[in-house]
Amino acid sequence: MTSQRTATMGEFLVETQKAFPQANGGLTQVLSSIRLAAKVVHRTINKAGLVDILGDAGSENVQGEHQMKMDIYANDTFLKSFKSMGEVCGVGSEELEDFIAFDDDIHNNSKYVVLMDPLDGSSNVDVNVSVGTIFSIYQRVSPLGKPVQLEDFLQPGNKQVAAGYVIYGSSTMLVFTTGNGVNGFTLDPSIGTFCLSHPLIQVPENGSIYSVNEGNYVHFPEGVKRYIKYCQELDEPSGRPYTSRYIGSLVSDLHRNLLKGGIYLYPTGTKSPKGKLRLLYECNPLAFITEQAGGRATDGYQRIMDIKPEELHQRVAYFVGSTAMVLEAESFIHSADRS
Ligand code: AHM
Ligand code: MG
Repeated sequence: MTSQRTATMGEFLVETQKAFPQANGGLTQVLSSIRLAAKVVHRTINKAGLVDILGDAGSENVQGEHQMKMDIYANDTFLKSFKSMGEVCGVGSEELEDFIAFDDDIHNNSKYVVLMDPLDGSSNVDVNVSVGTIFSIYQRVSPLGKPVQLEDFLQPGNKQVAAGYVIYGSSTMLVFTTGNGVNGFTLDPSIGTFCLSHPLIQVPENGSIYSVNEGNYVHFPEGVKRYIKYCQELDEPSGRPYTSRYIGSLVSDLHRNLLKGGIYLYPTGTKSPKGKLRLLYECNPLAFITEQAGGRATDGYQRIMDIKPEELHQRVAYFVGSTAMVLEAESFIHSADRS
């Protein structure tokens, strides 16, 4: 009797590449670099309390946020992994003020750029709560043979060729899309291999979970306040009140809502007039994942992936998740604007 074994991510990538005979394997290599770095970060996070890697690094990133030692460690690990392969010509990261160009003959002839948040929600590591890595991959638009340029990074999300996240949770998972659906791989730590555990993830059209930092309620725009009150109202036929779930770790909150159905929102507010989350390496990649899973991602007014970026660390309001719930939130915002 033969039992079918779950495909590893390596096998999955090889099979996927076969479907595109014109592909030269470059994107597969980039995803392989991410897979390798994710395993290294996973290993370190798992023993973070035992090695001197918890806590504040005593520095700030360009956005004035405290850097944790794990932020810097994850950033360095992913950069090294990209640099050691020749397929990525440059990287933009939450932890770096400017993008990095791998300026040598090999990398200047590579066609991919990566934008990433190496360790999102990193303040959670110290208290043993899930964190994540978010990545977004584009083909460069500047000519090959020269160092990568800012314009290569400031592309709208609809030009992404692949995107995904790693969640370091009760198990570690790598979830990604290349524009043909979303697949999730769980790390089997005993063999150090990501195995296909969640093929073709679909976000439920509707859900009953809303995820927002309600401590910021007083700062929110009127439409968002009304939507939150609506989520809390009793209306049994429509399943309300909804359940409130907020980890404060975007990848974890989004991952849960993707699997169970729900909405995650981080609106503008008097505290963060442009929103908190960054368009290029937080919102766009997770919007690509969500849309590929059948969901919706907007800033309340327009599709996230159609926004033309103006700067590397641009912030934006974010409403993402089950299509029906995001549309509902938008309708509250629009009707408050009219009144
Ligand atoms: P970070 O990139 O500095 O970790 O910030 C992003 C995080 C998200 O993971 C999370 O959803 C959000 O910030 C939480 O913000 P808040 O504490 O304001 O609710
Ligand atoms: Mg982040």
